[in-house]
Amino acid sequence: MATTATTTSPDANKTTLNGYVGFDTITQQIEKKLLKRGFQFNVMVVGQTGLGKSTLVNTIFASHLIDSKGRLEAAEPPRQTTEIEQVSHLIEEHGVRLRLNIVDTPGYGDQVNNENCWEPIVKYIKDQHSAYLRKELTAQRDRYITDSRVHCCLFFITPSGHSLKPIDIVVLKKLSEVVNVVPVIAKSDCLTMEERDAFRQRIKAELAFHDIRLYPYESEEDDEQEQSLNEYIRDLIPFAVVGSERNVVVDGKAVRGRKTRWGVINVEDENHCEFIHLRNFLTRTHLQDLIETTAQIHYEAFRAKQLLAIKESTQQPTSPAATPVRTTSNPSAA
Ligand SMILES: Nc1nc2c(ncn2[C@@H]2O[C@H](COP(=O)(O)OP(=O)(O)OP(=O)(O)O)[C@@H](O)[C@H]2O)c(=O)[nH]1
Ligand SMILES: [Mg+2]
Repeated sequence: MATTATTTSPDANKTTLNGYVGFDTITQQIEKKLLKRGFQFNVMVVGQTGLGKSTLVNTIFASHLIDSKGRLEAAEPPRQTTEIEQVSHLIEEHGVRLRLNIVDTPGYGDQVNNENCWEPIVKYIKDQHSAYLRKELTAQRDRYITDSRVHCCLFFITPSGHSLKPIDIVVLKKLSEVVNVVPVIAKSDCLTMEERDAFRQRIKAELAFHDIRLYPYESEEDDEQEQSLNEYIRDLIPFAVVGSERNVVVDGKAVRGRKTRWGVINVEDENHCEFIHLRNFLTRTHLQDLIETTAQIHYEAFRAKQLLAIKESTQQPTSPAATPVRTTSNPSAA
């Protein structure tokens, strides 16, 4: 059997068809298969306690997915998310099924000594990578490996209006090395519009100073349209958001909002906050890319490191002097 194109010649001859063949239906075929299987999206929320993490997730996905621990009655005991909790929900929109895993983490930085408070969170993310790798490496692999890798980590910043806390910088740095981090200014209704903009600029400067690289990353594969969309998103990050699980009536219409004595904050109004931009980004424009980037960048780096470590540990040292060298275990950090 002779092949017409070899791997060394990238340009195949472009041939005109004499009739309809039908392979253009491949996209529908793929779609059918994918729809049958459904999609999986795992999102994690991280930030100090009481910043509205649980509330925002419920607002984004327009349903009650995780319990907010806030009190509506003064007599209620204060509750708090105290350990990493994972909830799974199946949501459906126009025949598209999305299995949504939400990983709610306890507010960090509440202790007297906050050193290494990020460790359980980073460990959780790495554990998911490791579970996936183990499933990949078994002799009889499942046809579809259940994906529990965290695709997106929403990081909540206290709306102080000043700057990031030193602990936030440490946590952001650690997280951004293992997961797609999307920072948000929580409860931004506490800040005026000018304060939000100034705060955002300061945060950006700090992130740049500490060399914290955030999602969406620059990629040579992106076309012009994707590049300009990402540019626009980078400009908006960190999104100044407001969350609410309650509906309030504005001009006879029920909207998600927060009713205060001086008016209503309509969460979905872009003049009030950037919630809608965050939701569009997470669900309408970057959902698939967040999943892909997790596999191609974060998981890949983890996988390469692990496999290399396994290889090194199984290799017999050629000379006794070579044994203690451990520094070569991470050459593929890029
Ligand atoms: N002003 C304002 N309050 C909010 C906002 N989002 C949530 N809240 C309120 O803040 C309180 C805490 O919200 P939660 O969603 O439980 O906060 P959390 O970050 O999940 O808290 P932990 O689980 O303890 O870490 C609740 O009373 C919410 O109604 C917001 O955008 N603005
Ligand atoms: Mg919570």
